[in-house]
Amino acid sequence: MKKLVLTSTVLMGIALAQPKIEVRDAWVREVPPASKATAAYMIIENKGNQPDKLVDARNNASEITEIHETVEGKMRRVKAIEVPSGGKVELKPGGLHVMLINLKKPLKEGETVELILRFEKFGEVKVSAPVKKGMGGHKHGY
Ligand SMILES: [Cu+2]
Repeated sequence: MKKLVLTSTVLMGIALAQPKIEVRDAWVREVPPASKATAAYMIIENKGNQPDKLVDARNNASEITEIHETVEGKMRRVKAIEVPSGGKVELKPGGLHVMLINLKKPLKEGETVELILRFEKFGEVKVSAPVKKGMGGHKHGY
């Protein structure tokens, strides 16, 4: 009987070893009407005990959604963003961001963008991101 209890405890442990993704403080940068692209920022937290990765994203405001990072002022596409177990990753201006390309219409402060983030293990997370004016204008890029 004791062996049986032990076995089920081990199995429960395996079942519970998974990422638990939470996304907060999401926002999208307001851009001038002539601009066809903008970026979304957020904090991704993993409260689980397995690492996970953001592998894909889509949204209702632009035709294309990509995961980017900015290094020395230049943006480049990345395949995934790793989120360690018990850790968090901040997507912020000048660093990692979700790029919204080919905007269907200009985005103004007060509007909301619906983002769907897909994590390799955790699956999809829906986020409503308000459009806000970025700090320090546009000179810092994305
Ligand atoms: Cu970008």
